[in-house]
Amino acid sequence: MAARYEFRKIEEKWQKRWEESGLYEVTEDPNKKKKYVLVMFPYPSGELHMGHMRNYVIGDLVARYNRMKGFNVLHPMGYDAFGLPAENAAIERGIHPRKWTNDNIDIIRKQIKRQGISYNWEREISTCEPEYYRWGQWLFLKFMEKGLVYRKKAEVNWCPSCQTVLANEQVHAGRCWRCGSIVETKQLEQWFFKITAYVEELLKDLDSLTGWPDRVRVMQTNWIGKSSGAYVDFKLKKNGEKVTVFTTRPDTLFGATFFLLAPEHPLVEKLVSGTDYEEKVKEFRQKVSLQSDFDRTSPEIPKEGCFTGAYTVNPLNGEEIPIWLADYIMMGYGTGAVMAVPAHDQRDFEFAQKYELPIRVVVQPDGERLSVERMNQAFEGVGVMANSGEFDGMKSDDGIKAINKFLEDKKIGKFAVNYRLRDWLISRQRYWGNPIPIIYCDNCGIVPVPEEDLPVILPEDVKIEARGGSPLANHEAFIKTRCPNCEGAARRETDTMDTFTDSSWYFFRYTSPRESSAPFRAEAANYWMPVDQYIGGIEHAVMHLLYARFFTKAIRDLGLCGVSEPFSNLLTQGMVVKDGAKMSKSKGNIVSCDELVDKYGADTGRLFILFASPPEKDLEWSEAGVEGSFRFLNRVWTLVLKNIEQGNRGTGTVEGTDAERELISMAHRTIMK
Ligand code: ANZ
Ligand code: ZN
Repeated sequence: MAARYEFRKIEEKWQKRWEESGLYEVTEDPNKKKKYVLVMFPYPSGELHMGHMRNYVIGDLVARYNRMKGFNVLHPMGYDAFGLPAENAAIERGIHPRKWTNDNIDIIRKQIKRQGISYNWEREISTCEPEYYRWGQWLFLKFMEKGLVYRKKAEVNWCPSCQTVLANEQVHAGRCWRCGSIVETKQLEQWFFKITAYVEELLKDLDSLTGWPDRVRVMQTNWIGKSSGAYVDFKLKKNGEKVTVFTTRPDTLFGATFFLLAPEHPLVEKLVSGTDYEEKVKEFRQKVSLQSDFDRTSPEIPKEGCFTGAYTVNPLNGEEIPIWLADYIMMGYGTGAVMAVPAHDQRDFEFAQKYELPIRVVVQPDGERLSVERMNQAFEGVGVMANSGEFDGMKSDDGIKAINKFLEDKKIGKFAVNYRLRDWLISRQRYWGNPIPIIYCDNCGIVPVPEEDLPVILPEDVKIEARGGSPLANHEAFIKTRCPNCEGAARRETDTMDTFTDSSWYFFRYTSPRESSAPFRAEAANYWMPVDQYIGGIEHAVMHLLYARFFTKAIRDLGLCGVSEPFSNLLTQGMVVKDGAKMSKSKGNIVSCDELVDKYGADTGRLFILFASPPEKDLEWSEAGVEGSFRFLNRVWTLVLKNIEQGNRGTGTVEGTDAERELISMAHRTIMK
């Protein structure tokens, strides 16, 4: 044994040995229990930072622990290699996205190997390779056969800076999740994945995911946004025409003192055309059309409205109430029409105060009497019904049921469930992604690329320019094709798929990454899946984790694998912070993994990362802490060196002096702990 702790020599020696002997390679073994340990694969957009290293070190700990306990452990690594940063780098630096991506992958791979992570390198995958994306296209076509894919003209989120549409999940507080630009809306024909087909299952199965942080389950529940309520038919005063609202509080129907329409509601035109209100309404609609959805619905931003001059009739008490337009009513939710109950809905309360509309209390809190004069906010809770005719005195929960029944008996309403979740828009007007395998033919319409013609290869000879739009749309040789149906001249779809489609099934691919006749081998997937421990950042709580759950259910229904949920246990690791701020390039407080490994060795880094903070909590980077870990390893080294003679006498025996026996016993108790 060397006198000094020569970490470089030690680490190089063992890393080489692991690699040469294929120590961590695994195959399915029905006689052995498995553990599938997975970290979220990196996006190869540059060098790895400490956040990555922390992720991998935690994963490695779980993998090694389970190996030592005798499990057959799958612990793979790969790259989420499509996406916009590669394209932007190409624009900025004139490098082809493939070269930029693969160069980065080479750097990352070396970095990770030096960290001593026990990966199944033989299973490495990269999503930008045709062997991988071919099966993403295949899944698209299979989903289409199942009715889980459709094309529709829709109002979509448009990021003016990324020059592409975004899924709802990719709009955060009204801004693009990638670049932070304010998102605009556009009418476009786009491809959608029908995630809503699984909405109930996605919600219900969250209960079974007891190995997930509550926080993530709550975030998904809120994103899915189920609400039970009723559709209620109101009638226009002028001609009796029906206008339906969606309400979660049918028990407050008697408190509806005005009626609200989304400015985009198709009825508005009819209500105001030719009236004195036409001009003002037009102006108001114009103004709202320039606001972002986020601002329109934000509780912080004052609500605005505009009277239409028209009235509607409350079906329960026959009262005529004015119809207003309000910016906070959205056309994409419920019916785009709302009965406003200012006493019991805060937004309606603020609106009523601003425009001096009447307020009527119809639910009294238990043991209290609200009076409108003294209210300074809406009472949104449950209580006892009042001012509600025959329903007076009922508890509001019972009132909901009673009124629903009344509405159904009279055929003027029905019980209903609404969700906030929308179908997943997957078309992207960008180059560096998986081509959507569709052909447009003037005779036959939309024709899927036949399975035997897959993959649709993403052409490499493109000119990538800053002016936006996909270069594929200008690539004649790519666009021009024959219709698989009638053999007439036809055009290829030039949009690519959202890169979140690539990461929605990569964990299946790892189970048989070189399979060439299917996305993965069923026996392998059935053996390894589900992932026993998944580890990654909280930023994926909704997007990636929801999409992956949807894919898993769709894959199950295609008969490809038996599991319904992809990740049994989820750990959302904390951030790495330095001087109180998240470590990031933009803050300039990055500690590079390579520097750390060069100076102290991977083991010091690993030890520090694991000891300095529990995995879910943020980790405050400290040079002193790193040095402390380094000193500790040095001390272990010298301690062993000094006592190596005694050690060699064999500590497994119960012979020896009492003191020696006590020492052995103490050592074992310590190990146990
Ligand atoms: C009357 C009422 C009374 C309401 C009351 C609430 C409280 P969630 O829970 O998110 O489903 N609403 C319905 N459609 C809307 C739309 N397109 N844009 C904006 N608001 C809309 O919310 C449902 C409630 O939000 C509905 O119940 C409706 O207001 C409003 F004391 O109806 B409620
Ligand atoms: Zn055709």
